Amino acid sequence: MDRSLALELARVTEAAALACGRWVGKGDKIAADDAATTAMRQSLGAMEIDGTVVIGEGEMDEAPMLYIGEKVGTGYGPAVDIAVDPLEGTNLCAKGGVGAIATIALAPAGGFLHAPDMYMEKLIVGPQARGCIDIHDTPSGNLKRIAAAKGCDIADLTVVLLDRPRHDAAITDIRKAGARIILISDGDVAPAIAVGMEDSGIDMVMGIGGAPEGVLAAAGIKCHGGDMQARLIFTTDEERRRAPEMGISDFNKIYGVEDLAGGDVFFAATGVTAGPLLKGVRYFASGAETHTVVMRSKSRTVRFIRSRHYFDHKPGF
Ligand code: VTB
Repeated sequence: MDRSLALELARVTEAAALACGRWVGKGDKIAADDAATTAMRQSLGAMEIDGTVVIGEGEMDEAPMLYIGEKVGTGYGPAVDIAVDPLEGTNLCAKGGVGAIATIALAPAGGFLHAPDMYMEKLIVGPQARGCIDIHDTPSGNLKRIAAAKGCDIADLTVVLLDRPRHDAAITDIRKAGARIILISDGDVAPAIAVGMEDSGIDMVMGIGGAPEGVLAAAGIKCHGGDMQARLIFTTDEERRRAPEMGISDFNKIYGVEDLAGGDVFFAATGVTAGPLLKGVRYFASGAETHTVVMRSKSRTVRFIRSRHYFDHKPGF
């Protein structure tokens, strides 16, 4: 696939972040999400791809745009799967919390896992701890191997989890082992991308969050050369009925990075609010500045793009 698609993706997430950046702290997560989705869809339309949204804003009947199955792009380029979350962390944006991002990933057609919008258990580490994780093991068992791989003590490691009662047992186990914990209220994609960078201060991201977010995380961590294991968590009969229709036959399958995001994968994210990896959108009299990470798994180039947007040349923001 043409490597310049990476820069195109950065434009797409920048547009989404600039659109919802105005909604930070305004308490209206729906308006923020709408603004991001509209802007993302508009800029995706200009890309020379024959794209299909496989992870999106929901099903056709519940999402007016960027719904699962929607065709995007000019229709003339390579056939690709698109995973989008125009505003990952709508609550974070509405409240001005840490780590809301606009994000998108692209894979050759068929590259991304197709799963209903359900829960997924995830265990994600950076490249130094590749090959050390086992989702069947306890958090402390995993931390022991990560510490050995990094040549440090467990007390030096930091784990990120969503702050939910379902993680109480894991939190107790991690605390007993002596590692540090960062509990986040929302948005597990941003730390899952940050964990791939050695200096992020995050060593492991784990716990149960959204499956769509899991696929985006897999695309991102693949570009860093990190590692991930995941399994789908079925909570409703509807999910058990729909999963086979989407090609899922083994409900207990442990998914690795390649199962979640196969092939030459591209990933981009722009900060909406400041987070573990990216700065948020900042406004000036003349315009705004965005901070974006864009990566490609084939070359494993990780680019940070700091962009200035002058609004007298970009009406509408
Ligand atoms: C998860 C997480 C997301 O929402 O989907 C979460 O992966 C919802 O979990 O990053 P709960 O049902 O426990 O609230 C996010 O935090 C934001 O979309």
